[in-house]
Amino acid sequence: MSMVPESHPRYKSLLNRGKVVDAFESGVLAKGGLIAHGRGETYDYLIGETTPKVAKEAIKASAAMLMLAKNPVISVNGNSIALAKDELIDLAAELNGKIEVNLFYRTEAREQKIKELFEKNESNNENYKNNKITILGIDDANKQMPNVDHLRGKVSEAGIYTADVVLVPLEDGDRAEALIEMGKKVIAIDLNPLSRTAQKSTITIVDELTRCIPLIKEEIINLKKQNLSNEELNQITKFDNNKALNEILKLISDKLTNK
Ligand code: PTJ
Repeated sequence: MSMVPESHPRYKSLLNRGKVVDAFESGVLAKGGLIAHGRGETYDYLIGETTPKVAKEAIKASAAMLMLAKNPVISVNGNSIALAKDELIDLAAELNGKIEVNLFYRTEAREQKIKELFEKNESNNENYKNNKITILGIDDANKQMPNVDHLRGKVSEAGIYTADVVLVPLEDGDRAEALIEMGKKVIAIDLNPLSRTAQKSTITIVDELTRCIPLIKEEIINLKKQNLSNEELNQITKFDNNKALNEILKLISDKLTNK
């Protein structure tokens, strides 16, 4: 994909496509992940390949929610690692450093590949060197989430099992719903405003993963600088997810009808 010149109008999109293809070839990404990425590309096209205003509001509310959390956990799968591993590490470092690998198509081979990828980071990422990052879910997934029959229900006790806020990029609806039923707040990143995940989550950021992860980090840094009280942060978390999703649907519909 390095063959694509930066001046190409679809450079970023082609770069991301290259990342998922590479990750598939190296065994990190599931075959189904390629299909999921294509679906994401379609929705991204429909929202204009830019972060919508309502997504920026969702990002701000999410940043405050993550800051207030006692045990926030970032749940990652093949696609999110392929597209934004380093950005997710940087975001985790602004929180408690917890990243949990949780795969829908769970195989030991994929888990080991992913473990190796994170281990490679240990030598060259400052956040690793400073012991800010903990990777959970590979060797310690010994708790079972209620109402999730497939392997995705196996989670780490220090991570998702006891988390109060879980950030879930590219999630499947079943688990998002089960996390909510466990009493957790779920922040989803999903380009499809109609997905069950988008509809069930506490806050849904309808934006492309690689665009919005750095924005969440920036927002957290920005809010930290303001030294806000917990009450003030709590006010910022107030977000009407249904209304926001309807706004996204209107944005897409206006685009399709040339309004
Ligand atoms: O790595 P695994 O084994 O955990 O498998 C992960 C996949 C993604 C295959 C699995 O979770 C899955 O099948 O997901 P779904 O049900 O296809 O949902 C993925 C959602 O993510 C869809 O609604 C897509 O629109 C959305 N999506 C895809 N790419 C992006 C995205 N959202 C944000 N940014 C993207 N880059």
